[in-house]
Amino acid sequence: GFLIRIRANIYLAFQTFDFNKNIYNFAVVFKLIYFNFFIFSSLRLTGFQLPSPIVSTGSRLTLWLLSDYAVSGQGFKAVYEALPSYTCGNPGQLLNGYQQGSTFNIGDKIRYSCSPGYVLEGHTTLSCLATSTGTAAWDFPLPYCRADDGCGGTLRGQSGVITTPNYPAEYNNNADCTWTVLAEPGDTIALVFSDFQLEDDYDLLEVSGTDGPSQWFTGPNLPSPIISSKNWLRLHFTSDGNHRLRGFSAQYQGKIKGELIEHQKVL
Ligand SMILES: [Ca+2]
Repeated sequence: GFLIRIRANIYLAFQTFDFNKNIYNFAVVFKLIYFNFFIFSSLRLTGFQLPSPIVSTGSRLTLWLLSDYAVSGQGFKAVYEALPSYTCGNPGQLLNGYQQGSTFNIGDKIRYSCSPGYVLEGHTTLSCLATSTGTAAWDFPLPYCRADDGCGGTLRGQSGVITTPNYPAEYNNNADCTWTVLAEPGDTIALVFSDFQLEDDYDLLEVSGTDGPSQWFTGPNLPSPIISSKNWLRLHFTSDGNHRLRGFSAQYQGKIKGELIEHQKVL
């Protein structure tokens, strides 16, 4: 792992990322995990792909690189610099998508779109805003492009069930699914798990949209019920290249003024 500390926000950009050789001679999947202002984030990478730049929202940035296998290669090279208080830094390129806009200072907007066959999830436009602490930050996280026939999606409605692909049979290797659950403004969303079986530490579920940092779940333990802090919840499931398990099943329900809506049965 690495810890970077400067008296400013930190902009970290990868210049090389070469780990594509291993004794089994197939592409190895890595997890790059970083801890930034009390929030853990994770990128799943093959040995060939250049990770997106990382912009810290504080003066500390910690990185870990994890892999299932022993690998060799040139390794990685990243450069970091202090970010002036008037700039947000490049929020990053999309895999299978495009970035429009090339200045990243307060007041600037960046637009994203996806290649044919991919759907953009998240906000199309990011705006660089001044923060109350005298620095600059993007108003939304980087969107992403998911394959049209991929798993996940945007869910609306009072209730529904979210499961991993193929559930209750085993999920796929190299899965990358995001579900965004949306409720009316002012409402919140409750998420209750009925089953949870992921490969410990290598297959992960991240839930964001609650108070505080996003929550990470892995392994065999059933997560406690989750309540959103606003009118959305996002679930991001990733699996690595081997060892598949049953996955999870969870029911979401819209919550109005603190009371759960009764599930309506159709007669
Ligand atoms: Ca796995």
